[in-house]
Amino acid sequence: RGLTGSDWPRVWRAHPLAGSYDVVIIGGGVHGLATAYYLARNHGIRNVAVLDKGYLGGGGSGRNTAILRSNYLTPEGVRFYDRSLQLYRHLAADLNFNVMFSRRGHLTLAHNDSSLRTMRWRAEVNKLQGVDSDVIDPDEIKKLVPYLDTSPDTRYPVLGALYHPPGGIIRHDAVVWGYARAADALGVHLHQNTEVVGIETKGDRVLAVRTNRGRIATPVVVNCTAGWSTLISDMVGVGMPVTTSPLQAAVTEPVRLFLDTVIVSGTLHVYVSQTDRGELVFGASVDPFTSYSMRGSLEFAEGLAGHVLELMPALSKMRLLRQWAGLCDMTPDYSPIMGPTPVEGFYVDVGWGTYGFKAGPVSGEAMADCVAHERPGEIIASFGLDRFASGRLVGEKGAAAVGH
Ligand code: PYC
Repeated sequence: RGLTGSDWPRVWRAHPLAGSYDVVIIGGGVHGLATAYYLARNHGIRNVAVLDKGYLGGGGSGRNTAILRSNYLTPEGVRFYDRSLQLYRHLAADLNFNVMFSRRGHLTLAHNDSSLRTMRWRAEVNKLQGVDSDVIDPDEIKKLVPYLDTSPDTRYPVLGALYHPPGGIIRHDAVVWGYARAADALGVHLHQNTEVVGIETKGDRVLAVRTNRGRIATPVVVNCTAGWSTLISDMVGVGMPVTTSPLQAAVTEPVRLFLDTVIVSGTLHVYVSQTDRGELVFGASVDPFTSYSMRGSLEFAEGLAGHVLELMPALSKMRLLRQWAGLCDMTPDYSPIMGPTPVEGFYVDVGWGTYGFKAGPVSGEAMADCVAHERPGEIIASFGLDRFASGRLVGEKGAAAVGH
């Protein structure tokens, strides 16, 4: 007998909103759910609520292009994202949930000398951190991606690429569902359709969270939102150096598998990968304006198609199926803001720009550790809010995504 809709077991439970929790996490995406999971699993802190104003995974976690990599530019960034990649590689076994991790190899194309120089720089930093990355030439690229136009007579000829074999893709919704199910099983309460409308403080410390469903007393609040991170932090008077811009993406109809690497071109502002179902997933750089809009635009689709066809002219007959946008909280140094704030009990895991999804597991692990020990661990020590006052920025612009 096949399962009917009503037979499917629920992946997580619904609970009444309790009057108090030890920790309240705002934002039910990968970051918030992973933080809850590691708080419960690694530190035994289980009286935890995750609040989301919509549905779990409906923000950046459901809108990204699911690319995983650790080939960053700064040693701090490389170490951090590499820990995330390690956690992702073992996530299916860890959560007992098929998250469809797929190691593909990741190519960042260089179309001019200055990009090639940055690729060499990144490769050397990566190698020093034990991360597999190297610069390869157009012949080697062609062997990996036969459909890519590597001829010298294109508008922006491909001069080389940073090749990062451990990079890949994963099923982003499955990551959300896997963390949610595992956190629920450990006793965490997941509250959807629960919007935070205010945070109460007494003196300099957190007292309670007010929601559209009632008040929750709590000594600890973790802001794990993307897009709305400044609105939540403003509730306790903690200003964030963050601007929010949409990033658009799109998928095609499914076709037979022909692309088994992830391709990124900063010059052409585009990245392409193919899912296990055969759809091509395309993304771009952030829109050149700040906005909370999550709608796709025709200008984006036209520009994207032009750039994709410069890379792979053979795709000209493929049809786009869907397009959408997510919100990117950009910081001045293209690195996140993580850890405690001047308000006692108010922690942030924000500023995730265009790189939040790939950092989900390590962020959850590090934020759980930070809350449990009331201080940031070594892996996030460089990402504190105070760096914007001291000037110790972590300049990741050269490797953060495309076209910044
Ligand atoms: O940083 O790899 C990246 C990325 C892909 C899509 C957006 N950012």
